[in-house]
Amino acid sequence: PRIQYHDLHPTPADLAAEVLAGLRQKPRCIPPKFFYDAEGSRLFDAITRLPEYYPTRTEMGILQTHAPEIAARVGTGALLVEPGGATPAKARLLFDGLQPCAYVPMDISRDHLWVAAEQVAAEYPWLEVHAACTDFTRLLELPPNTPPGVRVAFFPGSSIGNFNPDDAVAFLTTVAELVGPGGYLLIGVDLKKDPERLEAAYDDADGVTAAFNLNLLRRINRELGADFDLQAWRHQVRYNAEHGRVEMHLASVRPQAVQLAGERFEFDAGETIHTENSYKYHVDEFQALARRAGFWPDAVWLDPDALFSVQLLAV
Ligand code: AVI
Repeated sequence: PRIQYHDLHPTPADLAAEVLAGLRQKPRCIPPKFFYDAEGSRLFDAITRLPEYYPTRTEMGILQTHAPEIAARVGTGALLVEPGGATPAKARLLFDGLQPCAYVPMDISRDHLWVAAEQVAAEYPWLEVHAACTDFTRLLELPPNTPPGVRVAFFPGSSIGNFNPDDAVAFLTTVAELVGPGGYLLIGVDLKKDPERLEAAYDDADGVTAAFNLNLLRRINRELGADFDLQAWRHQVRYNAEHGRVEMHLASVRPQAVQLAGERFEFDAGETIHTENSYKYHVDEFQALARRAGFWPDAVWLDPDALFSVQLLAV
């Protein structure tokens, strides 16, 4: 069989507990992982096609252009492991050059993972697919029966930017342990640039990112029976230069109270709920972070405008 499924039975995140804990804090926050219900996933997909949101198309251009060099460095016959591999559009750009011995997508979303695994297996009949349903932030381990080969982890999209730097080091440390000595990490990292360009990427003219951010409150209303008035919150984006991150917030347009799970939360006019950080790095800053996790910089590829980087790191 060309596809093997391994269900590592991830525990679903506790929306109620995490939202209540985040709203009890000041400043208030809600973790960005809760953006991705069905509607949030659809909106994120639309974001990746926006003219202002340069990361997706820029990274795909880099991967396409440099696939032969990536293959030359890593060698063919590697075991390609993709945490978050439920949307393999980017891994596809690597398969022909890399000729991996197997592809191991890992994701917490069972349905997305299974669909993606079937599509890849249909499109690449020569490729073994070992799909693992797991919360890779908590359990990053290879499923049984994966063939031997140099292990190459692939983590595109600058998803690493949604971790704060200490959590990024902790996660990358588990990746270094997974791939082991001789293994690699190929990672997409968004670069520091003009704050106006960054803010536009997270505050597009069509309001798709605003809808994505506000959908979090819609989800909380639906799943937790809260009574957020969606007209009374605004999408807010700021580049925080001190921390080198784009922040997304939801700002209360007036003083208001919200009921959630029997608790009452009062918000001042202008008070915000912090919903996401997206850290941006200089190439050397990210290399320093990766070194803390046990990696050595091997190669870096940029687009011609130096907007985005694809970095190869070795253990
Ligand atoms: C998934 N992640 C890398 C995106 C980012 O750019 O931080 C999420 C996103 N949030 C708003 N736009 C896109």
